[in-house]
Amino acid sequence: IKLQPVKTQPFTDQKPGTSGLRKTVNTFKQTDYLQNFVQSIFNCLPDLAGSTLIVGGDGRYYNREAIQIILRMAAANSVGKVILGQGGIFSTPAASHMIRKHKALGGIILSASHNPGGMDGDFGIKYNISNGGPAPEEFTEAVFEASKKITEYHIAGIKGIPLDIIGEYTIDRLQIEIVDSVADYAELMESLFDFPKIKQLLTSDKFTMCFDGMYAVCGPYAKKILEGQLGAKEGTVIRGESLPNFGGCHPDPNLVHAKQLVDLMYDAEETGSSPNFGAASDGDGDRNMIMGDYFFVTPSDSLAVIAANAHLIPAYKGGLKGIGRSMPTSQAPDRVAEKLEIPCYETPTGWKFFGNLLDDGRITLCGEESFGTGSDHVREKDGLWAVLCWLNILAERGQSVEDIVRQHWAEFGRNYYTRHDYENIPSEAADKLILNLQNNMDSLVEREFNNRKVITADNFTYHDPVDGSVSKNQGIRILFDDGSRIIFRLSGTGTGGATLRLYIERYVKDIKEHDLDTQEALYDLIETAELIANIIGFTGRDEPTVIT
Ligand code: VG1
Ligand code: CO
Repeated sequence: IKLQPVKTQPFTDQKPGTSGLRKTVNTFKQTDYLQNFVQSIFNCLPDLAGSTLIVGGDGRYYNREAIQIILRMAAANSVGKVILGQGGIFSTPAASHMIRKHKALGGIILSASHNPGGMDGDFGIKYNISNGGPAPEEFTEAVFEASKKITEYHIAGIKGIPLDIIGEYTIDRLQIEIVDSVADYAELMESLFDFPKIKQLLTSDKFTMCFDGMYAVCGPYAKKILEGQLGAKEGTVIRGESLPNFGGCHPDPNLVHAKQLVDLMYDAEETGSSPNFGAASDGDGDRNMIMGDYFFVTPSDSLAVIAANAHLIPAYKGGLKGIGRSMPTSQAPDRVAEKLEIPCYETPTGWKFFGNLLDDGRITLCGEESFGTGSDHVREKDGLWAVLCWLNILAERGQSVEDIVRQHWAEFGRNYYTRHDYENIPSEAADKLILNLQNNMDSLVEREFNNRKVITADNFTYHDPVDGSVSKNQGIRILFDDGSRIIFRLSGTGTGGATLRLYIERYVKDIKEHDLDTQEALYDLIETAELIANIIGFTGRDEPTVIT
């Protein structure tokens, strides 16, 4: 059937951020909004005709509607085949795996990740390339340009297809295969870890764990793998159903939003009955939080510990090629890399910057302070993978989470670390604050604050060592002579106003000082950050919205 293209007007705001295009559900529901963006992606893919695409999302509100639209547009744009997760569901790492496994041209992932869902929440869409990873900046820029010029899109005039029944369908010449959302991913996990050993741990009566699915996409994955394959007790996974509004909660696994889990883990001292191990994942299953009994592991430390113990995990027993960490992530992984005599790369925030390093075989593990950890098994961060890393290490070492981390600090020193988020501040105020920092940064060098001397103050620029691309303005860094760092950057994932992120780190070698409260240990640096940036003055806020 010859289809007439639909005439449309461009939107001006379809600029992808740190991880795809994220907007409120209401923005996405405007007539042609999603269609324009999808067509703009398709317009940037010269090899689209006859290709295979992976499609799936985190199940949030509008996921199903969006998928029906994408399928009809794929048909009208001559896509050859779409592999879709059952019910329209793929966690982000599972989608990445499917792209790689099926050698697809790429994938479309529907998710706003850790942002709240539901009718009044956020929605998002991003394109991943054939390596399974988020499209690089060059591509997302091209999509944005295309979205500003779009005049028409193509869509097939057919009814929706049932998303819940595994099987094969055709729309015009488009083949659609609906597959189990979890099976291939579970198989991949089994190939990386020592499942029998982890099973022994999880079925022993000396070990209990709790996984908080946060009513998001990861629940079914965790249930199948932890409770199903690895024999963890039923009920190990809490809040394990995927709900379109995430139960009205904020699906961000941190000490604030994973409150139920945190309470359970911190209850230990009173009841003596909290689990030995706690973990949570986010809306789309790519983030992870790791806790021990009355003990929180910072994501930066988690990456460092996993790196130092990777030889205990079958997939990495041959050693690591290198480690990647985003610039604001603490330097704890750097010390492990140094000991292992492997390189450590510092990239801008966002997983898309790890892709080249992974593809080129320069790194095996990578991570971000924002509860993201991953490896070369896929090209996204992977929440459940990180949990399995910890379980494998715990099973091998037979120690508690806390003992393992404390031993790590004893050997490498401790990087006290915190992030303060100031959410939803007026964009104008945020821009002024950053501009002010930018203008004053040169004058900070050589100055002393609380007995620390500034040795570098700059706006981070990344030179990709693989393709030579340059990414500028990735965050203001103030580096001190004792290794401490203060970093400021604006979030690229929010949908209302601006979010200022302040990252603070201090390195302490002396084991006698490894027991401080984090906020207290960083108190004078927090004070210095205020002095340098005048956050109160610019934003009118005298405390952060969220501290992690
Ligand atoms: C945040 C995190 C960043 C992460 C990104 C996507 O970005 O800081 O480290 O890669 O979210 O994570 P920003 O620009 O808001 O700081 V996810 O799990 O929301 O895809
Ligand atoms: Co996420």
